[in-house]
Amino acid sequence: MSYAFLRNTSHLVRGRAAFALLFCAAFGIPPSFAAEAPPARTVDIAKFAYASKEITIAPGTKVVWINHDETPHTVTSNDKSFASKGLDTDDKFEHTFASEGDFTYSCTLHPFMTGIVHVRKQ
Ligand SMILES: [Cu+2]
Repeated sequence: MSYAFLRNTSHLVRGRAAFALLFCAAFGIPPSFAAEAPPARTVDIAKFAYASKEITIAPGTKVVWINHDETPHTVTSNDKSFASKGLDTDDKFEHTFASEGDFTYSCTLHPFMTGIVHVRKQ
């Protein structure tokens, strides 16, 4: 009688844990980081332009720029809140936008290259 009760209880607990793990796996969420930051966004730098030139993200989003050109470029914000070094081919620069706002940036080597990041609660 008491053995049967214990078996039933442990079965219930295992079932719940398994469900939680399945739920996280189904959505690609690591179980302990279910309330983590939004996924990173990538901006490609190619043919002397940022693509996309304009993006809208939620606060806390990390943006990763990747230079695909043979020519060095930078990612330099107009308000100097972020600035990369000269990025060679395949170099990356990342910045996490903590607060809302509109952040314009350009390449210091080619000032006609411009982009903007809109940070908005969604
Ligand atoms: Cu450039």
